[in-house]
Amino acid sequence: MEEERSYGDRAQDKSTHPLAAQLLKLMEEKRTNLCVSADLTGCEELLQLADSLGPQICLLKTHVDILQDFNPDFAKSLEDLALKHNFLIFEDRKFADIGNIVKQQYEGGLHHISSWSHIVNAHAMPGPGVVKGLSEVGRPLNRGCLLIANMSSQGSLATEDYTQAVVKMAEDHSDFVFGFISGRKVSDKPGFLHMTPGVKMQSRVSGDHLGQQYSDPHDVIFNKRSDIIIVGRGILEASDRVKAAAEYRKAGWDAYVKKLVP
Ligand code: 5IU
Repeated sequence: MEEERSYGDRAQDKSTHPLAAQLLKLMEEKRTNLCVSADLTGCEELLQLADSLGPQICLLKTHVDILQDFNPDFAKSLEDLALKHNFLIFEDRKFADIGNIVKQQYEGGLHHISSWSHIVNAHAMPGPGVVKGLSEVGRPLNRGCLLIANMSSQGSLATEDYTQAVVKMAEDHSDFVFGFISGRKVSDKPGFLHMTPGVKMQSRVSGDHLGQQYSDPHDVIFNKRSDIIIVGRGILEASDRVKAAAEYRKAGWDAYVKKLVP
Protein backbone atom coordinates (compact mmCIF):
# COMPACT_ATOMS: atom_id res chain seq x y z
CA MET A 1 0.00 0.00 0.00
CA GLU A 2 1.17 3.49 -0.83
CA GLU A 3 2.64 5.48 2.07
CA GLU A 4 0.19 7.93 3.60
CA ARG A 5 1.16 11.62 3.47
CA SER A 6 0.25 14.09 6.18
CA TYR A 7 -2.50 16.66 5.66
CA GLY A 8 0.10 19.44 5.98
CA ASP A 9 2.34 17.84 3.39
CA ARG A 10 -0.50 17.43 0.93
CA ALA A 11 -1.42 21.10 1.42
CA GLN A 12 2.00 22.04 -0.01
CA ASP A 13 1.55 20.12 -3.25
CA LYS A 14 1.49 22.42 -6.28
CA SER A 15 -1.40 20.47 -7.80
CA THR A 16 -3.60 20.92 -4.71
CA HIS A 17 -6.58 23.24 -5.21
CA PRO A 18 -6.17 26.41 -3.09
CA LEU A 19 -9.31 25.68 -1.06
CA ALA A 20 -8.20 22.08 -0.44
CA ALA A 21 -4.80 23.42 0.64
CA GLN A 22 -6.48 25.82 3.07
CA LEU A 23 -8.57 23.00 4.49
CA LEU A 24 -5.66 20.56 4.78
CA LYS A 25 -3.59 23.22 6.49
CA LEU A 26 -6.22 24.08 9.07
CA MET A 27 -6.82 20.36 9.73
CA GLU A 28 -3.14 19.96 10.52
CA GLU A 29 -3.05 23.09 12.70
CA LYS A 30 -6.25 22.33 14.62
CA ARG A 31 -5.54 18.60 14.71
CA THR A 32 -8.99 17.65 13.52
CA ASN A 33 -10.55 15.73 10.64
CA LEU A 34 -14.06 16.14 12.03
CA CYS A 35 -16.88 17.70 10.00
CA VAL A 36 -20.06 18.19 11.94
CA SER A 37 -23.28 17.78 9.97
CA ALA A 38 -25.38 20.55 11.49
CA ASP A 39 -28.77 19.14 10.48
CA LEU A 40 -30.85 21.47 12.63
CA THR A 41 -34.02 23.36 11.73
CA GLY A 42 -33.48 26.65 13.59
CA CYS A 43 -30.86 29.32 12.82
CA GLU A 44 -30.16 30.24 16.43
CA GLU A 45 -29.53 26.66 17.51
CA LEU A 46 -27.29 26.10 14.50
CA LEU A 47 -25.23 29.22 15.26
CA GLN A 48 -24.87 28.15 18.91
CA LEU A 49 -23.72 24.73 17.75
CA ALA A 50 -21.18 26.28 15.37
CA ASP A 51 -19.83 28.49 18.16
CA SER A 52 -19.56 25.69 20.72
CA LEU A 53 -18.09 23.04 18.36
CA GLY A 54 -16.08 25.49 16.24
CA PRO A 55 -12.73 24.85 17.98
CA GLN A 56 -13.02 21.10 17.34
CA ILE A 57 -14.04 20.95 13.69
CA CYS A 58 -12.44 21.52 10.30
CA LEU A 59 -15.76 21.83 8.49
CA LEU A 60 -19.37 22.62 9.27
CA LYS A 61 -21.84 21.01 6.90
CA THR A 62 -25.28 22.58 6.44
CA HIS A 63 -28.63 21.82 4.79
CA VAL A 64 -30.03 25.34 4.63
CA ASP A 65 -33.24 24.16 3.00
CA ILE A 66 -34.31 22.49 6.28
CA LEU A 67 -33.96 25.75 8.24
CA GLN A 68 -37.36 27.20 9.09
CA ASP A 69 -36.07 30.73 9.55
CA PHE A 70 -33.20 31.12 7.08
CA ASN A 71 -32.26 34.76 6.51
CA PRO A 72 -29.25 36.63 5.13
CA ASP A 73 -28.14 37.66 8.63
CA PHE A 74 -27.83 33.99 9.55
CA ALA A 75 -25.44 33.40 6.65
CA LYS A 76 -23.36 36.40 7.71
CA SER A 77 -23.21 35.19 11.33
CA LEU A 78 -22.14 31.73 10.19
CA GLU A 79 -19.36 33.24 8.08
CA ASP A 80 -18.20 35.25 11.13
CA LEU A 81 -18.08 32.08 13.22
CA ALA A 82 -16.12 30.27 10.49
CA LEU A 83 -13.53 33.05 10.64
CA LYS A 84 -13.51 33.16 14.45
CA HIS A 85 -12.91 29.40 14.81
CA ASN A 86 -11.07 28.76 11.53
CA PHE A 87 -13.36 26.22 9.89
CA LEU A 88 -14.90 26.09 6.41
CA ILE A 89 -18.59 25.92 5.51
CA PHE A 90 -19.93 23.13 3.32
CA GLU A 91 -23.53 23.36 2.07
CA ASP A 92 -24.57 19.78 1.30
CA ARG A 93 -26.87 20.85 -1.57
CA LYS A 94 -26.18 17.86 -3.86
CA PHE A 95 -26.81 19.76 -7.09
CA ALA A 96 -28.11 17.42 -9.80
CA ASP A 97 -29.59 19.36 -12.73
CA ILE A 98 -28.41 20.72 -16.06
CA GLY A 99 -25.71 23.39 -15.92
CA ASN A 100 -28.07 26.27 -16.63
CA ILE A 101 -30.26 25.42 -13.62
CA VAL A 102 -27.59 24.51 -11.05
CA LYS A 103 -25.90 27.82 -11.77
CA GLN A 104 -29.03 29.66 -10.68
CA GLN A 105 -29.65 27.36 -7.70
CA TYR A 106 -26.10 27.98 -6.53
CA GLU A 107 -26.03 31.74 -6.98
CA GLY A 108 -29.63 32.85 -6.50
CA GLY A 109 -32.94 31.75 -5.05
CA LEU A 110 -33.57 32.38 -1.38
CA HIS A 111 -30.25 31.12 -0.15
CA HIS A 112 -27.50 32.66 -2.34
CA ILE A 113 -25.36 29.65 -1.44
CA SER A 114 -22.30 30.76 -3.42
CA SER A 115 -22.05 33.96 -1.37
CA TRP A 116 -21.37 32.20 1.95
CA SER A 117 -20.56 28.50 1.44
CA HIS A 118 -16.91 27.69 0.71
CA ILE A 119 -17.76 24.19 -0.51
CA VAL A 120 -20.73 22.57 -2.24
CA ASN A 121 -21.28 19.11 -3.67
CA ALA A 122 -22.92 17.70 -6.77
CA HIS A 123 -24.11 14.46 -8.28
CA ALA A 124 -22.21 13.57 -11.44
CA MET A 125 -25.33 11.95 -12.92
CA PRO A 126 -26.22 14.84 -15.30
CA GLY A 127 -22.74 14.71 -16.88
CA PRO A 128 -20.02 17.38 -16.92
CA GLY A 129 -22.50 20.24 -17.50
CA VAL A 130 -23.40 20.22 -13.82
CA VAL A 131 -19.78 20.94 -12.86
CA LYS A 132 -19.33 23.48 -15.64
CA GLY A 133 -22.44 25.38 -14.53
CA LEU A 134 -21.42 25.45 -10.86
CA SER A 135 -17.88 26.33 -11.81
CA GLU A 136 -18.96 29.44 -13.71
CA VAL A 137 -20.38 30.78 -10.45
CA GLY A 138 -17.94 29.29 -7.96
CA ARG A 139 -14.54 29.74 -9.56
CA PRO A 140 -14.52 33.56 -9.60
CA LEU A 141 -15.34 33.40 -5.87
CA ASN A 142 -12.55 30.87 -5.15
CA ARG A 143 -15.08 28.24 -4.09
CA GLY A 144 -14.68 24.48 -4.48
CA CYS A 145 -16.85 21.48 -5.20
CA LEU A 146 -16.98 17.82 -4.20
CA LEU A 147 -18.48 15.12 -6.39
CA ILE A 148 -20.55 12.35 -4.85
CA ALA A 149 -18.66 9.17 -5.71
CA ASN A 150 -21.00 6.90 -3.76
CA MET A 151 -23.54 7.19 -0.96
CA SER A 152 -23.83 5.78 2.54
CA SER A 153 -27.46 4.75 2.06
CA GLN A 154 -28.51 1.16 1.56
CA GLY A 155 -29.23 0.18 -2.06
CA SER A 156 -27.50 3.23 -3.54
CA LEU A 157 -27.33 2.96 -7.34
CA ALA A 158 -23.86 4.53 -7.40
CA THR A 159 -21.91 1.30 -7.90
CA GLU A 160 -18.31 0.75 -9.04
CA ASP A 161 -18.45 1.78 -12.72
CA TYR A 162 -20.34 4.92 -11.74
CA THR A 163 -17.74 5.75 -9.08
CA GLN A 164 -14.91 5.38 -11.58
CA ALA A 165 -16.69 7.72 -13.99
CA VAL A 166 -17.07 10.25 -11.17
CA VAL A 167 -13.32 10.11 -10.46
CA LYS A 168 -12.62 10.79 -14.12
CA MET A 169 -15.02 13.76 -14.09
CA ALA A 170 -13.28 15.17 -11.02
CA GLU A 171 -9.87 14.83 -12.66
CA ASP A 172 -11.15 16.60 -15.77
CA HIS A 173 -12.37 19.56 -13.67
CA SER A 174 -9.74 19.81 -10.97
CA ASP A 175 -9.71 23.62 -11.18
CA PHE A 176 -13.02 23.52 -9.30
CA VAL A 177 -13.53 19.96 -8.03
CA PHE A 178 -11.14 19.04 -5.22
CA GLY A 179 -12.53 15.85 -3.81
CA PHE A 180 -15.30 13.43 -3.14
CA ILE A 181 -18.04 12.38 -0.84
CA SER A 182 -17.24 8.72 -0.60
CA GLY A 183 -17.21 5.82 1.82
CA ARG A 184 -13.60 5.13 0.96
CA LYS A 185 -10.60 6.60 -0.85
CA VAL A 186 -11.24 6.47 -4.60
CA SER A 187 -8.34 8.55 -5.95
CA ASP A 188 -4.63 8.57 -5.12
CA LYS A 189 -4.13 12.17 -6.22
CA PRO A 190 -2.84 13.91 -3.06
CA GLY A 191 -4.82 17.09 -3.73
CA PHE A 192 -8.15 15.28 -3.71
CA LEU A 193 -9.89 15.11 -0.34
CA HIS A 194 -12.26 12.31 0.66
CA MET A 195 -15.10 13.02 3.06
CA THR A 196 -17.27 10.26 4.48
CA PRO A 197 -20.80 10.55 5.93
CA GLY A 198 -22.59 7.75 7.75
CA VAL A 199 -20.24 7.80 10.75
CA LYS A 200 -21.16 6.75 14.26
CA MET A 201 -19.31 5.01 17.03
CA GLN A 202 -20.03 1.43 15.94
CA SER A 203 -20.81 0.17 19.39
CA ARG A 204 -23.85 2.44 19.54
CA VAL A 205 -25.80 1.74 16.33
CA SER A 206 -25.29 0.44 12.77
CA GLY A 207 -28.02 2.30 10.82
CA ASP A 208 -31.40 4.03 10.93
CA HIS A 209 -34.85 2.88 9.76
CA LEU A 210 -34.54 4.84 6.48
CA GLY A 211 -31.50 3.09 5.08
CA GLN A 212 -28.62 5.09 6.52
CA GLN A 213 -25.62 2.83 7.15
CA TYR A 214 -22.90 3.65 9.66
CA SER A 215 -19.21 2.90 10.04
CA ASP A 216 -17.02 3.99 12.93
CA PRO A 217 -14.30 6.66 12.67
CA HIS A 218 -11.42 4.17 12.76
CA ASP A 219 -12.88 2.09 9.94
CA VAL A 220 -13.46 5.17 7.79
CA ILE A 221 -10.09 6.87 8.31
CA PHE A 222 -7.77 3.90 8.80
CA ASN A 223 -9.29 0.99 6.87
CA LYS A 224 -11.11 2.93 4.12
CA ARG A 225 -8.35 5.61 3.87
CA SER A 226 -10.78 8.53 3.85
CA ASP A 227 -9.67 11.99 5.09
CA ILE A 228 -12.64 13.50 6.90
CA ILE A 229 -15.44 12.01 9.00
CA ILE A 230 -18.86 13.64 8.69
CA VAL A 231 -20.92 13.17 11.84
CA GLY A 232 -24.52 14.27 12.34
CA ARG A 233 -26.75 12.47 14.82
CA GLY A 234 -23.79 10.85 16.58
CA ILE A 235 -23.13 14.35 17.94
CA LEU A 236 -26.51 16.10 17.62
CA GLU A 237 -28.41 13.49 19.63
CA ALA A 238 -25.83 13.26 22.40
CA SER A 239 -26.78 14.74 25.77
CA ASP A 240 -23.48 16.67 25.72
CA ARG A 241 -22.66 17.67 22.14
CA VAL A 242 -19.29 19.23 22.97
CA LYS A 243 -18.17 16.08 24.75
CA ALA A 244 -19.44 13.85 21.92
CA ALA A 245 -17.63 16.01 19.33
CA ALA A 246 -14.43 15.68 21.36
CA GLU A 247 -14.79 11.88 21.28
CA TYR A 248 -15.31 11.81 17.51
CA ARG A 249 -12.48 14.25 16.97
CA LYS A 250 -10.10 12.10 18.99
CA ALA A 251 -11.21 8.86 17.30
CA GLY A 252 -10.81 10.41 13.83
CA TRP A 253 -7.46 11.98 14.63
CA ASP A 254 -6.01 8.87 16.30
CA ALA A 255 -6.94 6.78 13.25
CA TYR A 256 -5.19 9.35 11.00
CA VAL A 257 -2.02 9.34 13.11
CA LYS A 258 -1.99 5.54 13.08
CA LYS A 259 -2.27 5.64 9.28
CA LEU A 260 0.78 7.93 8.99
CA VAL A 261 3.11 5.46 10.69
CA PRO A 262 4.68 3.43 7.89
N1 5IU B 1 -25.17 12.35 3.75
C1 5IU B 1 -25.23 11.00 4.08
N2 5IU B 1 -24.86 10.06 3.14
C2 5IU B 1 -24.44 10.39 1.89
C3 5IU B 1 -24.38 11.80 1.58
C4 5IU B 1 -24.74 12.72 2.51
O1 5IU B 1 -25.60 10.63 5.17
O2 5IU B 1 -24.10 9.50 1.12
I1 5IU B 1 -23.74 12.35 -0.30
C5 5IU B 1 -25.53 13.40 4.70
C6 5IU B 1 -26.94 13.36 5.23
C7 5IU B 1 -26.79 13.97 6.59
C8 5IU B 1 -25.42 13.53 7.04
O3 5IU B 1 -26.77 15.39 6.46
O4 5IU B 1 -24.67 13.33 5.86
C9 5IU B 1 -25.39 12.27 7.90
O5 5IU B 1 -26.14 12.43 9.06
P1 5IU B 1 -26.15 11.37 10.27
O6 5IU B 1 -24.69 11.28 10.79
O7 5IU B 1 -27.07 11.98 11.26
O8 5IU B 1 -26.63 10.04 9.74
